[in-house]
Amino acid sequence: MTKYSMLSAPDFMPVDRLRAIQNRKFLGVFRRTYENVPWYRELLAKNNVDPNSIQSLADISKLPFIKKTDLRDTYPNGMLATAMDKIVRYHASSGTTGKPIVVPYTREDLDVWSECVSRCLTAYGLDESDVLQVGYGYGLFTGGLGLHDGGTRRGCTVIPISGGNTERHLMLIQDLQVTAVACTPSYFLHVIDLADKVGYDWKATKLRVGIFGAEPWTEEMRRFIEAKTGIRAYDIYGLTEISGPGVGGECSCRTGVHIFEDHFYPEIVDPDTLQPLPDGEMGELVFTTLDKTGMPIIRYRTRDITKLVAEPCPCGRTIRRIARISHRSDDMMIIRGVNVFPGQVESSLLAVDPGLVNYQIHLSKGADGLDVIEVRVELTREKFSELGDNTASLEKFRRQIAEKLKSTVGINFKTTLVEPDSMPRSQGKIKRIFDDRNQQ
Ligand code: DLL
Repeated sequence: MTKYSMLSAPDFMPVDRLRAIQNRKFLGVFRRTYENVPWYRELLAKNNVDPNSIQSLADISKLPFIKKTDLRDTYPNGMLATAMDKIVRYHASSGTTGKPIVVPYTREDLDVWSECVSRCLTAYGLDESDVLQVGYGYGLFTGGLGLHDGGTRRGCTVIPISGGNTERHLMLIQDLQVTAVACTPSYFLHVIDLADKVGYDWKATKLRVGIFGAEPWTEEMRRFIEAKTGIRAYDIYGLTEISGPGVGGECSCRTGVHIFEDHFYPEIVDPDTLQPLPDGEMGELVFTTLDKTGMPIIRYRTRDITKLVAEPCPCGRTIRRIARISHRSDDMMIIRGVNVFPGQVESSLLAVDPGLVNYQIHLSKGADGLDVIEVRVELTREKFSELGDNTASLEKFRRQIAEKLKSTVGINFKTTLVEPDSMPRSQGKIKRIFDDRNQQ
C-alpha cells in the first residue's frame, strides 16, 4: 500500500464502519471531557444532563452547545482536559477585540491536524513531487503552520513564505518551480493584481493548484482566479477552536468540502431553535472533536451556515460534505427587513464584470433613520482606461451594477465606483463589511 492510500483510507470506509468509529470515539471524548474539565461538569449540571444518559452518539442531542463566549469566559486554560506538560503549542483565533480564544494542542492533536491537512492535499492531487508555497500567515493564526505541517507530512517541499512581500511570492513561484500555493483567496487576488501589473507570465510557471480558505469566497471568484492563472482552485475549511485548516477540504469533483468525520463529528442545527436538522437542510454547523486531547470540544457552534451533503460523491469518498459556507450568522445583514449575504454581493459584481473583485460593503443610517447599504466597487484598470474620462459611460456601468444587485438581492444598493488601486489589499483575511450604523 502506498503512503497515499494509507493516509486517505478513512475517507473511503463504509459508512456503517465510520459511524461505529464515531460512536466509540464520541463516548471516549465525552468521558474524558466530563472527567477532566470541571467547567464541563458544571455546564451539564446547569442543563440538568445526567452523564449516564449519554450511551451512544444518538444521545448527542441531549448535550448542551458550547459557544465562542464560553471559550472567552474560560480564557486561557479553563477548557484544558490534560496536564499542562502535555501541551506542546498554542494557537489563537483571529478575534480583533478583547481577549482572543486560545487553543492548546497536545502532540496527538498536532498529529491529527497534520494528517487531515495531508488528506486534503492528497485530495487535491498533491504528492511528494509537489512544491507548496504557504502564503497563509505564520503565528498564532492556524493557516501558516497548519498548511506547513500538513505539507511536510504529505512529503511536499514546503516554502514558508507567509503573507506579504508579494513580489517575492511571484519570484519564488517561478524560481523554485512552485506547483501549489496556499493563501486566502483575497490575498491571491492581490498576487494576481501585481502579476497583471508587472506582466507576469503564469504559463511560464509550474503552478497548477491553489488552496484557498479561511474566509468566504464564491464560485464566481473561483472562475476568475482560474481564468487569470490557469490553476485549479480548491476550497479548504477549518477553524481554530476545532483544530485549524483541514477540518475539511474539497476533492477533485469540487462539489463540496469533505469533512474528516472520523476526527470531527458534524451536525447542522437550526440557529434559532437549536434543534438538529437532517442532512440537506441549511443551518448552523456544529462540531464535536472526536480525538482532541488538549482542548476537546463537544457540540461547538461555529456560526457558519451551510448544509451537510450525504449523497455519494463521484470521487468515492464516503465522508460527508458541507456545501460552500454561505455566510457566518454574524455576517448576515438585515437591511429594511431583507436578509443580505456578502456572497450575493460578490456573485452579482462578478456577473457584471469578472474583474470586479475589489469591493467593500458599508452600512449606515440614512436621513430617515433607516439602514442604507452601499457597495463601493473598485474599477479594473481595463475598465478605467475604457471608460475613465467618459462620465456618461461610467454612470451607465454604475447603473448596470446597481440593477444587478437589486435584481439579485431584492433591495436598492447605493453603488459607488472608485478608481483602480484605491482600495486596501489584504495579506490575510480581508475585511469587506464596514458597519457604521451605531456610530452615527
Ligand atoms: O481560518 C482556519 C483556516 C486557515 C481555514 C486556513 C482554512 C485555511 P479561524 O481564524 O479560527 O481559522 O477562522 C475560522 O473562518 O468559522 C469560517 O467562518 C471561516 N472560514 C474558514 N475556512 C473557510 C472557507 C481559520 N473555506 C472561520 N470558506 C470559520 C468560508 C471559511 N469560510
